[in-house]
Amino acid sequence: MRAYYYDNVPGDQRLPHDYSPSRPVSEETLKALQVEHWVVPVDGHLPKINAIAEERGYKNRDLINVSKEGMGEIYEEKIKTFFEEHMHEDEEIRYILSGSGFFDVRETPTDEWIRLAVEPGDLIVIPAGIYHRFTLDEANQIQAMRLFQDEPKWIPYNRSEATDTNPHRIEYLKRVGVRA
Ligand code: KMT
Ligand code: NI
Repeated sequence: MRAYYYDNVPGDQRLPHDYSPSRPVSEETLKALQVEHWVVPVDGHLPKINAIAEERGYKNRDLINVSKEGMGEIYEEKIKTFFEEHMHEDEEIRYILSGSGFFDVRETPTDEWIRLAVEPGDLIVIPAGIYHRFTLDEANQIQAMRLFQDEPKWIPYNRSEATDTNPHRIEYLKRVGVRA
């Protein structure tokens, strides 16, 4: 997984949007934002994924295939929703099985976008309360395992004044050491 600051150049969300020269983001910065990341090779991944799921209490999982073929008529709408800046009240845990894409997470307190280029074998945890979004890249396909702590709650709360005062947002800012 490569992590770098998003260049904010208007245009196709599926392009890399890497500054030239690139502005890489370190593991320490991601840790400080509480974004966690492991690499688990896809070949023979299940025992390792099961162990991580057990240790962290991820009791449920399913598979999602984001592509025109995989989603049919809801595809265009989903692509739009995934890319709207939002937060959740739970962690968003994804293990990439095939294809590729970009998760963008907001750095705090700078409010800069950090782009995470994910590929097969990447397991990422996007913490509850962080603002983020997702897009496919130009290859237009990703398959991922979604893991959940309890019931799958898939409510995206789009960023607004209401989310700025959401208890899970406030809690997140406290955890990363920033006052709201
Ligand atoms: C989400 O919630 O943003 C997604 O599931 C995106 C696709 S998973 C790589
Ligand atoms: Ni999300």
